[in-house]
Amino acid sequence: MPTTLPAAAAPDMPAPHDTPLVGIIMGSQSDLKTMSAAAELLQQFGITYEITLVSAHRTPHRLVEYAETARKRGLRVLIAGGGGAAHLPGMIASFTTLPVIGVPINSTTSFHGLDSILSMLQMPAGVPVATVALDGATNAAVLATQILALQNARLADVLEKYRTSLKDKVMRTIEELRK
Ligand code: RP5
Repeated sequence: MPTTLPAAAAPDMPAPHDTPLVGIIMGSQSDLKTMSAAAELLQQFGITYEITLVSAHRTPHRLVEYAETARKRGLRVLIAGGGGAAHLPGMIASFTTLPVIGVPINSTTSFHGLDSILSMLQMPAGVPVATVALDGATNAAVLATQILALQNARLADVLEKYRTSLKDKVMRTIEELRK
C-alpha cells in the first residue's frame, strides 16, 4: 500500500494506460479488511486502481491534497470507506467534483455502524456521497465500474458477464436443491 501519493500527471499529457482510474481510500488500517473487497473486484474487472489511507481526522491535510489532485492525476471515481464519525467521504466530496462512493464500515461497537451510515448518507444538497450498504465495498466497486462503463464498452460487457455469473450461481443452487 503506498504511503505517499503518486506523482501528479502533467495536465496536458494523455494518461498512461496504467494510471489508476479508481481511488480507494479509507480512514484507518482497521478498515482494510472491509475495503479490500473493492480492490479485489476491480482487479478482477481489469480496472486500474490505487488504494491507500487518508484519515479525515488524523491526516486532514493529506485529505485536502488527495481530493484536490485526484482529477488531474487521472482518477475518475473515488471510493471512500470509514467507520464511526465517518467524515472522510463527505469531506473528500467537498474538495472534488469526481463522483464519491461512500462505504460505511461497522468498526465501532457503540452504534453498530448506524453512526457511519448517517455520517455519509445525510450530505447537504449539492455535495452528494453515493452511499452503499454497511460494509458494502463490493457494491462500491460495482457502482464505480458502472460509472466507468458509461464510456467504456469493455466494462459494459464485463458488467453483463458479472450479472450473468450472479444469476448462474442462484440457478446452480436451485438445481442442487432439486436433487
Ligand atoms: C474511523 O474510525 C476509521 O475509518 C475506522 O473505521 C474507525 C476506527 O479507527 P481505528 O481506531 O481502528 O484506527 O476514522
